[in-house]
Amino acid sequence: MGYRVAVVGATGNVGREMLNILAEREFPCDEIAAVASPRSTGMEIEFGETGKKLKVKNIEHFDFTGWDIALFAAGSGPTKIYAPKAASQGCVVIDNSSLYRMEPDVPLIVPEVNPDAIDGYTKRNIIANPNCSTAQMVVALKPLHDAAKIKRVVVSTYQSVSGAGKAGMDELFEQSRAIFVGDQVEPKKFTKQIAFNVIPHIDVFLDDGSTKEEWKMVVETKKILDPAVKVQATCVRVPVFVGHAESIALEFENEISAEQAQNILREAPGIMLVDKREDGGYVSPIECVGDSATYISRVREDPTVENGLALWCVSDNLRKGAALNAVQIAELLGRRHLKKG
Ligand code: 11C
Repeated sequence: MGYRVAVVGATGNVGREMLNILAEREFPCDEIAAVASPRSTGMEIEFGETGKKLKVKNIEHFDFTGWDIALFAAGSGPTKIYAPKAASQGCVVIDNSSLYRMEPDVPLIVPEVNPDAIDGYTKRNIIANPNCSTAQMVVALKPLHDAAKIKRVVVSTYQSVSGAGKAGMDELFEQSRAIFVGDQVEPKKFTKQIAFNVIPHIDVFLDDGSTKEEWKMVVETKKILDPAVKVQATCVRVPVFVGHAESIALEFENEISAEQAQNILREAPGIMLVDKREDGGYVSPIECVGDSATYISRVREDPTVENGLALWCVSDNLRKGAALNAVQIAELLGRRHLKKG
């Protein structure tokens, strides 16, 4: 006996990836519903490579009663309306938007890092999925924090345009094409030209000069990993379609060598260490597309601080950063709370 699972926002980048991953990991579904806004109603989408096609249902008329789990990838607007409705109809919501992440009575979960926090889901029937740049970073930090206690993190991100949805991907494609054929380039989704450029600005600006994306990395890391860890983030959009990269500098309470860190990371869940210290002996975003792991390379000591390490971290932002983490939460929920069969 399996679950009745609804994917809400099923036609977007993350929603489609959720369906792919549910199929790929053979999540025990008795029934699966693809749900989206009225403009996608009736459209047919693939359920991964199962050969099964799903007819998209209209969120405005969808009744969540009797459905076990709803994976939401619908953005904050529709989520605000339909996630509480689903939760009150007895369906557990796993939400990819930023709406509920910092609510004290909503668990924010990365299964490799804080699985026990999921037990708190019963208060609201909602579990939050973190921002993509946070998710891959905390997977990398957790085993090192357990070994030597991280005091401070300084991270610079190199985030792909798929983080900004299909419109972001279309803009990179269109601008690249326009530049090649000599057409005029007009930024729409991004604030400046993204093709052949980088933009140090993701999400809105806050009063202290940081951006909301940077703030999310700070507060979400504290909630998931440890409130005592200090985080300084600079988030940058780069002209890459899929895959976020991060340059991470760490300061530890206790001594830890690069070799010890490599040995720890080699054994850590969700991580693939590729660190050959030679030409090409590291992972770049394009190589992690469609993959589930968070890749770590370039682990080295940072002699400018006491007990310092630096490393490079890459992952598919649509998978570990969003859809995969949501499905892993569903699996964890199934193992711990919603047992079937
Ligand atoms: C980006 N990280 O790359 C963002 C996308 O809070 O879930 C995901 C935003 C979020 O633009």
